[in-house]
Amino acid sequence: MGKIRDPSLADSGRKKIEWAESRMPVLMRLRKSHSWEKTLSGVRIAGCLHVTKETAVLVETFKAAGAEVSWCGCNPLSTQDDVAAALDAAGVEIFAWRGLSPEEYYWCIEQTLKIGPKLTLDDGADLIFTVHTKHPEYLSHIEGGTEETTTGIHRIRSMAKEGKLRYPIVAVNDAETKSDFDNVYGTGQSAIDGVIRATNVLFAGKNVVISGFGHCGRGLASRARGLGANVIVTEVDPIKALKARMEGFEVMKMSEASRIGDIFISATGCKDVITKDHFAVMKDGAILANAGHFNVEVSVSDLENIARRSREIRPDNREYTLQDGRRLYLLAEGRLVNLAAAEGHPSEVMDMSFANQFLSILRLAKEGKNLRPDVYEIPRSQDEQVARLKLESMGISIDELTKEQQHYLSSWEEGT
Ligand code: 3DD
Repeated sequence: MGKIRDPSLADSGRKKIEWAESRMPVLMRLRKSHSWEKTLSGVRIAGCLHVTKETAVLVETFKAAGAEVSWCGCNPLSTQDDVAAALDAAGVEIFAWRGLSPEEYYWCIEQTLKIGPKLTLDDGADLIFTVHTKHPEYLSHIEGGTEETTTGIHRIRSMAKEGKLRYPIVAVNDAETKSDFDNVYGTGQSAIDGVIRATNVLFAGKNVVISGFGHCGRGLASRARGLGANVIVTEVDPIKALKARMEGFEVMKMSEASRIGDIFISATGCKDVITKDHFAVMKDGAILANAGHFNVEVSVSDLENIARRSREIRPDNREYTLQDGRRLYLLAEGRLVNLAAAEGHPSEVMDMSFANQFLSILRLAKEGKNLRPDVYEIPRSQDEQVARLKLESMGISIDELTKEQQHYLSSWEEGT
């Protein structure tokens, strides 16, 4: 038996899940072919990933393929309580509700692990971290795991480098059909969706400061520009900074951007990106949001230390009044604004991320026990399979290489 907030929300959650199913054709196609064969029959999966309507489609695809599944969220604020209720009503062991304390968050992970998983699925590596540090008793049965996000893969690669990783992990985030779509178009739209839901602010004519020009930052900058904002990018990586400049975005140090910015969205994967020195020179009314996995990019402790008082002025929007009367607005407690203040990425883009999750879990169910503990990339063939299925679902056909072209591309004889 799991633990959720309110079982009476199940009907609302079930409608959201059906909505997501109608916009996730690739994953639903995989469900159809694997539920017949029960490919994952008897495989126990413990998952730690935002409990959204899209995640519910993935969870129920695992179950349709015969797997036993237990689940928790990977962020204290991102669980959609009605979706959790619908999964609970459908018999999934789920431990998740919105507004978890740190203690409750790790309690949910520990309950999820009680299934005694053969495979784990993570987004940010908190479950993998918990198994390796607090519950090594599960390690002897775990044959592999997947990791959904950039930050989680950084953590796991560090573990592997130190020889601490005890089972093989597939880096789902690094699939092109995940990071070039989910991170770019998903974050680009859903983080701005979160900012708008928490503020209803007009983007047109505003100075929007995007910190980080990786996949997520690129998507954010492009979508903010599309809304009519003047986009400023801050970076520490000279190549990413140059790319931003060549894309036509202003590039400057945060010390300069903090003086002119109206809306700040951080997507670096690093910590202390926006801190007290920046708050000190910000305009009255500046809006602060984070699109990175953990709530460390906007320094909430700095904000609390320099503020005279704070109040929740709107849901997911806290107003901090500084000593000199200026007001700064922190969204979603500095946590992932797309999932805490909105619904996360749209179903269409999670369709590909979760198709990669499903196919990676299938691969680990078969081969995990033969792989050494390390981080494994998605095979190119899988990436292309997901892209082809997506194109097919969009009614798009593409050209194919002729035999002569294939020969030309793999030969050296033909020159000028
Ligand atoms: N993430 C964003 N939107 C999501 C959604 N609708 N459901 C589940 C998870 C969702 C986070 C993931 O995209 C993950 O790839 C990340 O954090 O990078």
